[in-house]
Amino acid sequence: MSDTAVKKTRIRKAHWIPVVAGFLRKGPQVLVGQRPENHSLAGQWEFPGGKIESGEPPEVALARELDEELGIEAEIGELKLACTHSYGDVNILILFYEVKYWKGEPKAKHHLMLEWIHPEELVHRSIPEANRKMLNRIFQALGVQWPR
Ligand code: DGT
Repeated sequence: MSDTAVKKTRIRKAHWIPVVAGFLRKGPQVLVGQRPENHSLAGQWEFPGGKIESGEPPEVALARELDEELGIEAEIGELKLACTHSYGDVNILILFYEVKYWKGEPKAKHHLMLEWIHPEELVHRSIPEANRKMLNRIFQALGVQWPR
């Protein structure tokens, strides 16, 4: 097999996981959660969300994840950002949605801890590599400047 054929085969066989995450805002702050122990990326700060189940529309998946993780009934807004990242054998596609409205107060049902933070603080937090490399676009989507 030629090099190109091998490459094409690898691309076709790559394992992709679609993920949805939400930007929940409270004034200038955004909600982040610390990933639990016994999960990949334990202790890192992420936007609430998770994997899309087979055949599930992304907005439905995010509403389900926000219910499971935070105990809220959320109205999913605009798609703000999409990014891909490779964790070696697994690739993820993350869709970030704006979430402006919800019923209930977010509770840490899944995360070690939840925090409302100014987005600029993400620079100093331990966050998933997928988010780190997209931070300038995340800031843009959240309408904040890169901190000096
Ligand atoms: P895992 O990864 O097998 O331990 O399973 P879960 O249930 O902890 O992972 P889950 O459902 O949160 O899947 C989200 C995947 O996307 C996970 O590999 C982490 C990655 N990810 C990267 N950035 C973010 C983010 O901002 N929010 C969320 N929710 N996931 C993110």
